[in-house]
Amino acid sequence: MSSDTAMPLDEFIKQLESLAAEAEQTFQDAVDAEKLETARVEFLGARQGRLKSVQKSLGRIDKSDKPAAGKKLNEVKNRIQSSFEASQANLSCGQAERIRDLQVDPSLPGQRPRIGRLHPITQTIEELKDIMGRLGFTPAEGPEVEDPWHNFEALNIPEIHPARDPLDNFYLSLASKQAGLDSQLLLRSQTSTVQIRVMENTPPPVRIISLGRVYRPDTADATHYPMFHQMEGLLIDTEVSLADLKTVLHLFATNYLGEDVPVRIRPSFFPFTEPSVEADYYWNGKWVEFGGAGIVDPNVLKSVGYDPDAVSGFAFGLGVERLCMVRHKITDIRDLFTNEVRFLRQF
Ligand code: FA5
Repeated sequence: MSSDTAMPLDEFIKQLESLAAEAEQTFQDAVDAEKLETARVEFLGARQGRLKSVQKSLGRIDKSDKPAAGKKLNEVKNRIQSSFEASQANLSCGQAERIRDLQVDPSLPGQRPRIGRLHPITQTIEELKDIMGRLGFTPAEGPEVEDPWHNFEALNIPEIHPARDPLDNFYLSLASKQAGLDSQLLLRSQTSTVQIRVMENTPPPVRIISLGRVYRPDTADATHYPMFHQMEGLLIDTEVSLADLKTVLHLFATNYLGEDVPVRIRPSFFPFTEPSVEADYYWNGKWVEFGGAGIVDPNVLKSVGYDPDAVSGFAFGLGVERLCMVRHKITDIRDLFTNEVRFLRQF
C-alpha cells in the first residue's frame, strides 16, 4: 500500500488505541529504570518512536476528519506520557522502599574504595629507567640466583678473595647440591653480574642499565637491609674516560634531584674496575654517597672475550633505596619493607 493511500478516521483511532494499550502494558511491566527507558524510546521516541510513525499517517486522513484525528492523537499522546510517568514514579517509590528495607542510610558518607599505588621503590626504579633512557642507556636483566662465574670470577674476584666469604653471601648450598652442581649457586650480591651477562652476549658498543634486587647478610639498620636494589650502569665504547663517567653521573643526579647537583669522585677499590671510585653528590649541605664506579678492568673485558686494547668502558652501581630515601626524606630503610600501608600511602 502506498503511503499516499487515504486512511479512514476509525482505522487511525483504532491504531492509536491499540498502541496506547500496548504502551501502558509495557510501561507497567518494566521492572527497572533501564527497561522503562527502553520502553519510553520504543513508544515515545522523538525520531523512531511508534507513536511518531502512527502520527505520520495523519497526512492520509481525509481533510474533514483531520481536526478529530489531531485531537485523538494528542489525547493518546498525553495518555501514553502519563502512563510512562506513573510507572516512573512507581519505580522510584519501589527503590525508596528497597533502600529502607536494606536499612541503609543513603545520606551517610560512603566508604572510599582503597586505591592501590606503586611501591616507592618501584616508582624510583621507573624514574631511574626513564632518566637513564634519555641518556641512551637501555634496561637489561639478569637472574637473582647466580653462579660464581657471573657473581665473582668474571668480575675479577678469584676464589681466595674475601668478598666470597660465606659470611658475606647467601650461598644456596642445598639447591646447588640438588642440581648436581660442583660450584655453589648464590643470591647475587650485586647487579655487576649483569655487566658480564650482557657483554657475553653483545658485541661492543654497549650502553645498558640494570635495576634489580641484590642480597647480602648485612644486619638491618637505618641504612642497611639484607635485600636491597641496585642500579648498575655499563658503557663500553672506545677511549672511554673517568670524565665520561662523571658527566653521566652529574647528568643523572641533576635530572633525578631536579637541580644542578655537584658530583665528586674519590679513589676506592673494586676488583672489577681500575681505577675505582666512590661517587658522591652534594645535597642539602652535605656530600651523599651514590655508590661505586670506575673504569672496567681489562681482566673483565678479557673474561667476556672483548679486546681491552680496542675497547674500554665505565661501570657504576648505585643503591636504589638510598636514592629513594633522599628524595622522600625517609630516615630509616626498614620503613620501606614492613608493608605498613599508612607509611606507603604517603608516596
Ligand atoms: C657495589 O656493589 C659495586 N658492585 C658497585 C660498582 C659497580 C662498582 C660497578 C664499580 C663498578 P657497594 O658494595 O659499595 O658496591 O654497593 C653500592 C651501593 O649499594 C652502596 O653505595 C649503597 O648505596 C648500596 N648498599 C650497599 N649495601 C647496602 C645495604 N645492605 N642496604 C642498602 N643499600 C646498600
